[in-house]
Amino acid sequence: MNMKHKLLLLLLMMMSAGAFAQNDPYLGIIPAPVSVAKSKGEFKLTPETIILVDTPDNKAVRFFTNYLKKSGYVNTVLDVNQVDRKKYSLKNSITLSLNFKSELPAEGYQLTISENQVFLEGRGAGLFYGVQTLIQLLHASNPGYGTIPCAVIKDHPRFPYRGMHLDVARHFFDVDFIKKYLDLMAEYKLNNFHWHLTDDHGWRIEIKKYPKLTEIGGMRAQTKIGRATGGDSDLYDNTPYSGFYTQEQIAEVIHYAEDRYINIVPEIEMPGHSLAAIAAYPALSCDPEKPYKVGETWGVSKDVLCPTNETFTMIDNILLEVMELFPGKYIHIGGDECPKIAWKKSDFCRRLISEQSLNDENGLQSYFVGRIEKYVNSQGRTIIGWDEILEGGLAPHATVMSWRGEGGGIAAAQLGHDVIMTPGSGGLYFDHAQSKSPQEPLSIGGNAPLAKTYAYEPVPAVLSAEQQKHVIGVQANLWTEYIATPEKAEYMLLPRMMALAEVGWTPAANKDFRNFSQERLAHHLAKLDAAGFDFRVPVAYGAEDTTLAGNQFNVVLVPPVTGAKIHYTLDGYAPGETDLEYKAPLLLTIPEHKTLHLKTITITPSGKRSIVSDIKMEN
Ligand code: TNX
Repeated sequence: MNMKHKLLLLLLMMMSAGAFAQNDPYLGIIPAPVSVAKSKGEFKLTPETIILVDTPDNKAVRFFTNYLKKSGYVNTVLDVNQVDRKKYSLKNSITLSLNFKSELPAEGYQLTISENQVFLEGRGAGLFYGVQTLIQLLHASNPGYGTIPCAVIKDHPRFPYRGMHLDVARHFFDVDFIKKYLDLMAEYKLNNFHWHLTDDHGWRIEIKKYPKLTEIGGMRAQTKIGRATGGDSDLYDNTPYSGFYTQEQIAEVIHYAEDRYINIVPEIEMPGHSLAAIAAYPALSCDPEKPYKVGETWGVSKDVLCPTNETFTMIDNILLEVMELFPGKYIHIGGDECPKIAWKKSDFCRRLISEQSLNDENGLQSYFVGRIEKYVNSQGRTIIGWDEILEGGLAPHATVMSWRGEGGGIAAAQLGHDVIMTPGSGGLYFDHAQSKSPQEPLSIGGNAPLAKTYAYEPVPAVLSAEQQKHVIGVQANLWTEYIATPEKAEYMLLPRMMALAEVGWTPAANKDFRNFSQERLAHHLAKLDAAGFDFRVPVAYGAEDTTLAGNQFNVVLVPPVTGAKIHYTLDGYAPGETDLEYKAPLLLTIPEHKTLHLKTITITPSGKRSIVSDIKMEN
């Protein structure tokens, strides 16, 4: 097939992409459901549509009725147990039901849309997820009163743990932002928020017994400018940086998350990544006489917690306050990147290694985590640790987060431990850049484009069927060394979080990146654009950087955000809003031995811009 034909084929494929409601098998829903059986006709939502509920106090029901109110719908909500059924026909109604007879899988729901009525039944969180789907459908067809296509949607998640992490230690994000983050997670059916609350660069959770943790550990004197390694500069911003959550604020966030069926996994880092705590209480270190200050440049601090009884008492007390606040099963104790230098220098550690008959400092790390696990278990909770907790022997009941590739996760699953996959190599590090272009903002580096995140498969084929069951889910991490504002956090999060949602929820057989990115995503991004979110605007489909050879080209571009404009140049200059707007396929002829650059930029209705892309056409 020559290039011209290839492009024409692309044109035909993309023309069908426009009207997703008719052609998209998933009706625009992200994450794609388990099954959608479409039928003829549509349900018309009108101001007269009655909302019938059988459990008015249920969180999912409240979420839906609040949503309707907030969005200006005036529909009446009735408790089916209270109404005279003869008086209200089911015609033109939406029913939300928890009391039904059908068997549904955990967190599952079934949404039946017919011309006369919509019936949503769900089990536990399932009703909430059904509500999210219903809201997406209402919005997709027509914000406001309009129609939803008739269909039967059966749905439940692939994995029980669908996580999104946020590092608030390197940079602090306030309660309002955390709520926004939780809203996004809920809409996309993610159910675990991993809150990275402490690190070398800041302690962000109030601990009543140890106020200096936030008074001293919550503040760094200044912050490194630019990249810390491979260094741009040796410059610091000379600006104090601080922030922490009071326990009252934490409780408020937990409550907000619970209303959205999101569990919070709090992380208190130990024995490494603890410099902020050590700066506040130097007695936690192996060398209490040394001066310490909260970390100001990125990377791993060599100063770590010393495994003394005093340290364990203090950590137990801290964890007790944490467990009194957070009701969830999991307490994340970190465990990653703990340099052993300070322990090697310490007489105390040497004695402890021999007293406990440990092999070396790795054994000491296991001893450390093991003691903490015993305490956490005694309070009826389970620890999660990063995969380094495997080194020197895994604590008996720990769940492992595999971040340095999948090796740690595979080893842990083979040992019969539960595992959450979150490998940086799998496109799950959202602090990595979203393309190789130098136009991307400062990041820690790497390249984790949307397609890579989307393609991630959490269950390693090397595991036996029995071991595979230990892979309880998947998570993406947002480390914030180079993310100082909520806007940038959103830019790095979106749209990759939607791809993550599909990795965690959608059956592998239903995943299809073309359908996801070209038929469903554009509408979701338009919604975020209108709602004032920041996100990385993808390059227009058909305009990705590439070199093409030939003499004739028919270039078809599709906006990656519904309603966005594509501007272009053919003169080599970077395009902007003053340049030509793409309206119809471009028929370009390239004379022999000539090269033409087609450069594009996408600008969303709110004014957000993609990077500039460059198609080089040579003959
Ligand atoms: C490694 S992932 C870390 C973090 C950094 C991150 C940057 C993990 C357990 N530790 O402390 O922020 O890399 O990508």
